Amino acid sequence: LNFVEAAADVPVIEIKTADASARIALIGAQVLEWQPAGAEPVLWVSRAAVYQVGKGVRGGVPICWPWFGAGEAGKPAHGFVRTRMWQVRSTTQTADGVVVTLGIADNAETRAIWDYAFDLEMIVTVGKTLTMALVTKNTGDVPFTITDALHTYFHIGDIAQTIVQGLDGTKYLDKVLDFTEHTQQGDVIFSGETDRVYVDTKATCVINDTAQSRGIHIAKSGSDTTVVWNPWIEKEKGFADMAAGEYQQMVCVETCNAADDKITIAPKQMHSLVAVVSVG
Ligand code: TA6
Repeated sequence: LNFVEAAADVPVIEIKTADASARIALIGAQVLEWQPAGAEPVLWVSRAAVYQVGKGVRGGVPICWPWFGAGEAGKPAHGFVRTRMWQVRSTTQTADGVVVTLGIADNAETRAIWDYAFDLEMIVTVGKTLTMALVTKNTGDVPFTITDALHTYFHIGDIAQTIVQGLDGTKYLDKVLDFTEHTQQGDVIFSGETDRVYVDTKATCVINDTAQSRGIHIAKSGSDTTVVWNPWIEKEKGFADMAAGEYQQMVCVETCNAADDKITIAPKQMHSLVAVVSVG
């Protein structure tokens, strides 16, 4: 387990075992890379990504919490933990791989944005599979309500030859079409900007990446929403932290509670959002 500096103030944990290698930034507890031995990298990070406290890194697994999406006026998009420093709480070796636990708790700064007492842990198991568990604890004495996401960017060979399986027949809200409701017919294919909130689904999704002849499986628990996103040509131009044409090598399949499936957590209770990624 090594610490390296991605940028002046952004330490990154590097893990390398016989089974896999991984990189996790302390900013946002953001998993940047997971590569099973002998496989191509599974996660995508932009060549133009910015590593700086206060900014999100474009790629890997940003954590959206305690809200997914825009949030209230004047509040940061996708919540406030993805741009903050987290602490490493423990690293252990288990039969499933190296387990790194990072944590963040409320303080005066977070209270000014969202006035609740919380403790949040991101538990990352780096092995032949990648398991990510985002555990929210209510450490206060009033209930609070959250939405959350493991906003995972996957590396693919060619978006035009990629399909996402597992969502056939599922209802979705289409952000590209003013959040109107639709029903998925068959597999998800990509031929333009795609930004969909699939609701009421606990299904495992498979990204079928024909260009690289592989399938990426995303199983989950504690999640009732799956978001599928690709910005395509025009939207990509609006992101200073994406290089031209990169949309062709990435797709987000996000493990979330992001629609009406808000999570209310009573005092002293907790909620776990878990994604398990494997390559077949
Ligand atoms: O999950 C999809 C989405 O909410 C899109 O609407 C898109 O804008 C994207 O996330 C990226 O958001 P960000 O705040 O990281 O630029």
